[in-house]
Amino acid sequence: MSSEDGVPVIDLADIQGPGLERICEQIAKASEEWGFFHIVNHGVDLDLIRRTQKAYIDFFHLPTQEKRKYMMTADFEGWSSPEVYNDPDLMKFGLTTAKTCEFMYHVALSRDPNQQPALSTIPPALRPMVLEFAKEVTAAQERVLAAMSVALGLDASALQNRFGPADVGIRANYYPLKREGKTVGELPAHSDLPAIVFLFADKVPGLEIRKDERWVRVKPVADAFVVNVADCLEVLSNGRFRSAEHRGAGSEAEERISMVSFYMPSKAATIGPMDELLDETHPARFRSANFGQMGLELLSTGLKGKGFVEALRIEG
Ligand SMILES: O=C(O)CCC(=O)C(=O)O
Repeated sequence: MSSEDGVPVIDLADIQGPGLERICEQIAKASEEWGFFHIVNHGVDLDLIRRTQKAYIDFFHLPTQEKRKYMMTADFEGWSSPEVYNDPDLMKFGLTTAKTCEFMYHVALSRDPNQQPALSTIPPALRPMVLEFAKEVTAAQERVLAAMSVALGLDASALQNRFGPADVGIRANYYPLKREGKTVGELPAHSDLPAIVFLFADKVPGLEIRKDERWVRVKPVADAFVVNVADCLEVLSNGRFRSAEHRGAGSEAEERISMVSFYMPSKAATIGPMDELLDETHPARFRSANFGQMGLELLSTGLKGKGFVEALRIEG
């Protein structure tokens, strides 16, 4: 099944039952052709999603001086907005430019028992929802990763094991209503760095993805997450799955919020093609790199293109 714009829609209702084989095939096809797909019946509680979304909107509606209490710190966690960039007295950290939308980012869950997230950048009113949301989204991401492993002909746990104990970061982007003559921040074209990304933006359009040489405006699908293959997964799959460039914007009809969950490999993980996928007819198309070091370097240079994939690509 696909939505009107052609982006595949995959029903995960039967992912832990006899439908697994069919779901794996659909996920493989979507990851190869689009790098993007919608998932429905994903197992994340819809009421929890809406409560989390409402809590973020309430935060973004607060007066600026309140939001400044959670200003982004050097580890890239916290709130940021174009006005931070226009204020000469404020420190600026990664990913934001004067034209980027207002957003908040925090690591909300770690699979490493020795390295739990600090959580101080998450406003207390949001914390219980965000933590519960992160828990459910992470479990859903790991179900999708297992299906992707099987689709690649690997053990169900192969990708997750290779990524090591993941951190899950949540980024909420806020796009106010677009009004004539007023510029609102957007997110420029980029691909995502980590392994797999889930985006929930509900019914308001604004996400565009690059398919071949054209930009496709993604038509929202009710209650669905949009899943995308990110750079690390393209590299691990030796280019079989593709991470697609995309960009985000607001709407003239309604304010828009997108909640984006990044499943990030452990900083110690080596990101390179899986050995099981290589042979004489399938030589490695990418070099290997340490995720912590390389990821940090790329994050500091900001959002653009498919930086990680291109940095590791072996020419020829
Ligand atoms: O808001 C959107 O639709 C895009 C969000 C996104 O690409 C991101 O946060 O990395």
